[in-house]
This record gives sequence, C-alpha cells and structure tokens, in this order.
Amino acid sequence: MIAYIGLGSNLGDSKNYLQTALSSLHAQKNVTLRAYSRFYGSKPHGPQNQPDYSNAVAKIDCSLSPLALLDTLQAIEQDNDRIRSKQRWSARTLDLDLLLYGMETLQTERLTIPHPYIQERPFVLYPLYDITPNLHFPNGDKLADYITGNMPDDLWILE
Ligand code: ROI
Repeated sequence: MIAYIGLGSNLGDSKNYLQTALSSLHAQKNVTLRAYSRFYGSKPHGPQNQPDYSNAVAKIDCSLSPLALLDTLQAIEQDNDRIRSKQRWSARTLDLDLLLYGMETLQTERLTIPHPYIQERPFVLYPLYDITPNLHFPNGDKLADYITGNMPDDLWILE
C-alpha cells in the first residue's frame, strides 16, 4: 500500500531529525521509501510560542496495516528523543503523522485517515505536491487545487 507520512521537528537539530527519520523508515522491514520532498521551514501553526518547524513529506510503500504502521511511526519518534507532553500541539524533536494510506478512510479513537488537518496545512500540502503533484484525496479533491503559485509567507524552502 502506498502511504504518505508527514515529518515535523522544532527542537534540537531539526534537519538532522528529519534525515534520521527518513533513514529509519527506509530501514524498516515492511517499508520501502519511495520518495521524499524538499525540506521546508515553517512558522508554528497552533500555539505560536514555540520554535519554527522543519517539515517534509515521505512517500512509502508498506505491507503494514494502518495501526501497525502507526506503531512503527511512534516507535521511531520514541527512538528520536520524543517526549510526549501532556499539552497538545507542543514543541517536539520529531513528529511523524500518517497522512494518507492509499485511498482508505478510517476513523477510530487512535487514528483518523486521511489526517484531519492536511488540507489546512501548507507545510503538508506543498511538500506533498513536490512528490505527487497529481494526487487526489479520498474525497475526490485534487491536491493541485490547494496549491497556489506563491507559497504562503509562513513557509519557505530550507537550503
Ligand atoms: N506547525 C508547523 N509549522 N509544522 C508542524 O509540523 C506542526 N505540527 C504540529 C502543530 C503544533 C499543530 N504545529 C505545526 O503538531
């Protein structure tokens, strides 16, 4: 199954955390890394009193169920110094979000697919567009319709 993973970091050496996460994904037995986007810098969405983020999106081919994939992503976060704060939307060394899992939709307490905020988050939409410009969402929307010529001011390409 083709799945898309959102990568985010805003503590420590963020670019390095993203690189390490890509390597860790690639090293999984049941995961093949197919592509990844450029790295972006972004202003924090949600609470503003935290550092800027580095963000990217990876395309993987995997033979894991959505929940097994989520377990894998959370294990990689833990291996990369992620401390789960009680506070929602706080700063983190590494955040791996399961964005899309084929054309499947799922709504459980632990996991919602597609990720509920994709369409509101330029730091997901633009990297996704780097790797799959012709993507359609499960609801039929075209990714390209969310992309404008100019990136928003709160998003930039990291060298
Ligand atoms: N803001 C940005 N720019 N990038 C993120 O990855 C990110 N992740 C989050 C919240 C706190 C919502 N804000 C973010 O979880």
